[in-house]
Amino acid sequence: MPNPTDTFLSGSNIDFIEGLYARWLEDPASVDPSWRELFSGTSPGGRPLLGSTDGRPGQTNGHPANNGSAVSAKGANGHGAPAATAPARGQVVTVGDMPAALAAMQLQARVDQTLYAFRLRGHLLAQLDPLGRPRPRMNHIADLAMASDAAFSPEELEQVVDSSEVFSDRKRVKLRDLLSRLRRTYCGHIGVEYMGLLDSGRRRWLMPRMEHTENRLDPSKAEQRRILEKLTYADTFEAFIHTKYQGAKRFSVDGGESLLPMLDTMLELGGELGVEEVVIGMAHRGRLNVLTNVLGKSPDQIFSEFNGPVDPRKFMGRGDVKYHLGFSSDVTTSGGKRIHLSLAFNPSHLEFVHPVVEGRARAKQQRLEGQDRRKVLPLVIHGDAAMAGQGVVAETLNLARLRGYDTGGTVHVVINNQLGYTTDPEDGRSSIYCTAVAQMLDIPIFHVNGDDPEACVHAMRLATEYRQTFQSDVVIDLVCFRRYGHNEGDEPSYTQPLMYEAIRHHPPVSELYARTLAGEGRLSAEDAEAIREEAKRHFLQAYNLAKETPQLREPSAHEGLWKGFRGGPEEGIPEPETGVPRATLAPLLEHLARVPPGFTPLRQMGKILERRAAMARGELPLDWSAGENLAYATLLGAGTHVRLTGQDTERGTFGHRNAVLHDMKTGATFVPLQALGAGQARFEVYNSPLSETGCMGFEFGYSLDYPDALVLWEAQFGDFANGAQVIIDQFIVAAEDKWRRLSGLTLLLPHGYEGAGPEHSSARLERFLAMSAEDNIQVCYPTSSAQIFHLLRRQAIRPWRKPLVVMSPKSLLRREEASSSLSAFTSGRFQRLISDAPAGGESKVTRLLLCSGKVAFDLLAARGKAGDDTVAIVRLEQLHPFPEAQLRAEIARYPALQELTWVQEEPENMGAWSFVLPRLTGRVSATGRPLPLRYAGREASASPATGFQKTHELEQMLLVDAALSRGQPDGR
Ligand SMILES: Cc1ncc(C[n+]2csc(CCOP(=O)(O)OP(=O)(O)O)c2C)c(N)n1
Ligand SMILES: [Mg+2]
Repeated sequence: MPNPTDTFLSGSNIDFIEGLYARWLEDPASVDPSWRELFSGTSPGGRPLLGSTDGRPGQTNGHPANNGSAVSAKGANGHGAPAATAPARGQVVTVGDMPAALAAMQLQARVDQTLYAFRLRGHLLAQLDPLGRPRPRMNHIADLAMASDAAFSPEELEQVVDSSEVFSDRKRVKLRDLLSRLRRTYCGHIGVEYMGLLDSGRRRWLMPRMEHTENRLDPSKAEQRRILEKLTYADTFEAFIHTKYQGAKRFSVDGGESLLPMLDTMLELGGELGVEEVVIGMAHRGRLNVLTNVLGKSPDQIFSEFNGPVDPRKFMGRGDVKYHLGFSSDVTTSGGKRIHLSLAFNPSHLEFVHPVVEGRARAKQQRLEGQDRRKVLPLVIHGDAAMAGQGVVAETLNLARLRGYDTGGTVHVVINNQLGYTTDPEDGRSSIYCTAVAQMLDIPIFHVNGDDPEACVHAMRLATEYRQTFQSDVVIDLVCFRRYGHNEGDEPSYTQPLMYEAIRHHPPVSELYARTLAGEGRLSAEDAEAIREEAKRHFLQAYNLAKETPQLREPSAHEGLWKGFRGGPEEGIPEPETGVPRATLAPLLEHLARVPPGFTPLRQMGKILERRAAMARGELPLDWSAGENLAYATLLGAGTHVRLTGQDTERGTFGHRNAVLHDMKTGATFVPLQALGAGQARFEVYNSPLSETGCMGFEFGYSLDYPDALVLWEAQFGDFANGAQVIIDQFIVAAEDKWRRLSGLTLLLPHGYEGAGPEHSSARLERFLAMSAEDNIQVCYPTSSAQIFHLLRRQAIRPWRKPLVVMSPKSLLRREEASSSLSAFTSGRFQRLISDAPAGGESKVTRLLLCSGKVAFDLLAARGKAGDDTVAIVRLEQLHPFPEAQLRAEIARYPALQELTWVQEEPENMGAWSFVLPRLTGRVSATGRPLPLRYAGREASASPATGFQKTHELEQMLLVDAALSRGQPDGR
């Protein structure tokens, strides 16, 4: 017998019910009718007396008790009075002689408690490991016995109790049968975490689907055959490469082959439930297998990739390993539904593709009429070690329910082979499950034994239906093993000798399953063998084809949505005017200065809007905010979708943007850029969560599937972008070189030395420049409102799709010199270089100060103050692609030129200096004289900037002085 003090049936509940019971014995009319029903053992509505319908004990059909409860055997009782009749008034009730109804109630309460324990904690006892080893991290868990027969006496096990809807067809069942069904449902090959779901509707949705089936599939022979085929093709493919390309890295799925029938199920059922597209993200493990056996990439192409290029020169410095390549295809389900599949290209960096996949799915969904998210399903396949270890997973999961990021639920599958390279789960995570992080989303998590393919398929059916029904994420943890080393050249027994001893003797799933099917008379051994022979033939044919005619194809590019867009070198790309006629511009700006009738903005906001109206009338030059907002407004008006996200981006960290206005009286919001009028394209602006990697990855993904949109991600301060360094390094700068994937993502990174300290000064321009090559990205440092206007418009209007990195300003947002007159917007284009010749003309210029960004204004002021006519100042507004032709023309402009000086605010080891040095060295003047090159800027430093405002000012003064002073060869 269990110790009653271990249970929730203790303490005050017992006292309370005992008291009620005693009163009922005294006078049945003195207690609430519901209690009368209970104590007399009747239930007119035919409802269960105890036990709840959603599986939580204690929430019992409106009974007044806050917890369904039982009495311990110390109550008072009459002389064995029959349960249905109240004892005679004044009868003495004695201890240990409870009426049968009360005893039954007590048993039922314990049953309910046990039922609850199974539902809540049964997964801890589930048989998940194909290798049958003890679970990791379970030592501290007590009272597991609650979910077992041991909680009851042999006599109790024979009693008939309420089934609490565990059975679809029986209300009352023998306790023994109830417990065995619960054990099979919750402690078999599927363990499920779902009782934590806060919505009882969702618990109740899942409960019968699991309990009425004992959490098992009830497959037809045809379905079983299909499962076996998927398993057999999976391991035959791996075995084929294993023998033909010995020792080659393939990161085989062996040990986790059940993934294949699971994915097949997701598509088959998903198709029925309205899924039209699936965007897939996955790492190395099993990727080649999924490519050929799910996406239908022809195996000869994969084998050709193993063979490598016929001419290695063709891929110098580019391309990627075969297990990182993406692919897309259309598949047709057996029910005749066509589903478009895209497997995202991804880098080695585990899990970073997760936000990219979400962004891609969101973009596809946004294109749909009505934005029905059910039609596009993101599927992310994780590794157990990576899921638990990589923070990007948490950042991405946190996006799931945000209005700017929701993708209607992601299906997650973890290939949990219980190892990360050579690291055991005990060293890889603090949680029992590798999926623990996903619990934050309040979603069901299924853990399933990979050796039971039918259980795997069943879990996937539940997961797919759940996603389609509730538009929620859902996780399946596929517990399996890894047959070989981390890759096939690696010997796993160095570090996991016992595990691999067990694996050596463990047959493949296909074999186990074929044996089961044969044993049950569902499919003969000969039929199973025939499937294998067919699979072998299929791969051998492809192998021969790859040998005879190599199929090494470049990833296809610029198809579908991407038709008409271009990557590659900038040369030859048209550069249209980006000016907009005044007749269009002025009314737009006026519009951006207005609020709807009855809308009360903050008083200060009213002033800002008045200034904007004055700009529209041509009375004031346009500030940065006007320039930026006008870029969006004009693009939206011309049909370009604009999406802008980042931390506090709606207002703008420095308060300049005010894209979302707030009514002081009602709290209502108004977005002027969404109210431009009929026919405008969609403008989305969202404050993002406090994440860089997750959010930037998402926007990169969005840009992949929305080439015709202007997609911008803004950093709070430029430094914080390094929180997303992997997204920058692995995706943004290299996607085209590795995968021929283009993106027009724009990063707005506030940058500039203003004394704000080491962390709020630098967007690490040097890093972007170090990664600039082959016209892969555009790195710009615009210094006026007209420049940002033309730059953003150029980004959307040109067919050239390249990421744009903008060193965007902080103080310049309000600095007068950064404003531009309306006429600067009505014609022209982005200037890659801005030249300021001195008042005295070009002929006197002997020195050219080259710089980028806001330091130009400091130099201009100092030159003006000194009245120096010998210095010309040139701002590079674009650093990459480097404006070579313009610079050449600039140097040629000054016949008396004697030297060049590079001026920057950043320390010498940072900023653009290292990038421009080789590009400025060896220049000659118009007359052929070699031009010495000087550096004027902060000294090399480990940290980007000083923490003291006064020191900053001193440094700034010294560097400007050094730049303008003559005759100090190194400028210091
Ligand atoms: C961010 C990152 N760090 C380290 C690695 C090196 N690495 C590649 S695979 C791997 C183990 C991954 O384990 P798991 O996620 O369980 O996947 P499995 O290989 O077991 O399928 C490691 C550490 C990597 N690829 N990415
Ligand atoms: Mg693993």
